[in-house]
Amino acid sequence: MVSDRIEKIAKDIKTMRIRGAGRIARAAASALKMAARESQAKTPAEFSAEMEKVSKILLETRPTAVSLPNAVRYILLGLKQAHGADLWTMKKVVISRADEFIRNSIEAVKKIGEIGANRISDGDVILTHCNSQCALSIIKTAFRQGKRIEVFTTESRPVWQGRLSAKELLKEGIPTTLIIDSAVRHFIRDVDKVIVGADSIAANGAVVNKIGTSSIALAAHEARVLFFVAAETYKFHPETLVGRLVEIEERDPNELINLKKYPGLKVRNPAFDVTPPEYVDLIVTERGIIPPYAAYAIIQEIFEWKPGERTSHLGDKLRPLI
Ligand code: RUB
Repeated sequence: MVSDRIEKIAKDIKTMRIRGAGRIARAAASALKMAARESQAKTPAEFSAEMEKVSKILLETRPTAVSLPNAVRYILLGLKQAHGADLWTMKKVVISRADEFIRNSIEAVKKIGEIGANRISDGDVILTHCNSQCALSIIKTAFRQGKRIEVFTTESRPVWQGRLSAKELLKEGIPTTLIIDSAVRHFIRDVDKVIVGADSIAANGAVVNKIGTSSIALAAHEARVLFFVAAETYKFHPETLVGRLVEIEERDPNELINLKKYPGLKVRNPAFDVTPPEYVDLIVTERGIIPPYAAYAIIQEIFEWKPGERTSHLGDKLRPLI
């Protein structure tokens, strides 16, 4: 039995009440923890089956941010390693791995802020897109260090995550200007650095993030404006090592327009796009700054993967995150 509370977390992820790759991952970890706590399983096998079931529900919510499957993988690996243990121990393993993931994840966002802030100069004008805790962590840290910075934030249509960023930045006291997504090229020459987050990073360094990110990267490239990505290492996508493409979520057309008023109209609403590594100057992770081409090395290290190995067992050797 999956409880209403867990179904609610899954629904909240799907409907974007809980959104952003890091938050989604932490919500999935807390759902598994909750499931372990509430479990009525009588045997370890029953308990494992319950955890698999909850994981499946969580994995079916949104397909693009790899942070979610990586969080689930991290927790289930503990369960696999505890194979043969008694029921009580297995529950404890899930709870403590979930806590560990959440703790590490929060710590990673903070560290990214500290590392990334070193690359921000006094007087910088920064442009950000969507609402990324990692990107904002860098901006806020730099501001708290006393650097006088200004921020442009896009609206991030169709669901206006840019307004969330604007609110957060204003709360911090950072001078902020909201622009429509299509005004980025118009303003890009006033910008020193672009900083965005990521939902997934592929082995070749391509960055999957909120729709519109790749157009911003193109405009930045054309204007020779630096383009930074801020992402925890659990946003690196292991299956892309062997050529799997990251699935781009297409959301309900009614997010754009009331379809009832436009019978026959076709609408496409992809939530994310792919920025090729050539347009990314650097990626700030909690382990340090890397060029996009080092994504391969990061994934290989975290998952202890060797060329030629099957990737279906990647989760069997997941290293601690920080
Ligand atoms: C959110 C989005 C964010 C990344 C990174 O998309 O694209 O830039 O998830 O965020 P959505 P964070 O609103 O559709 O979930 O750095 O907070 O993990």
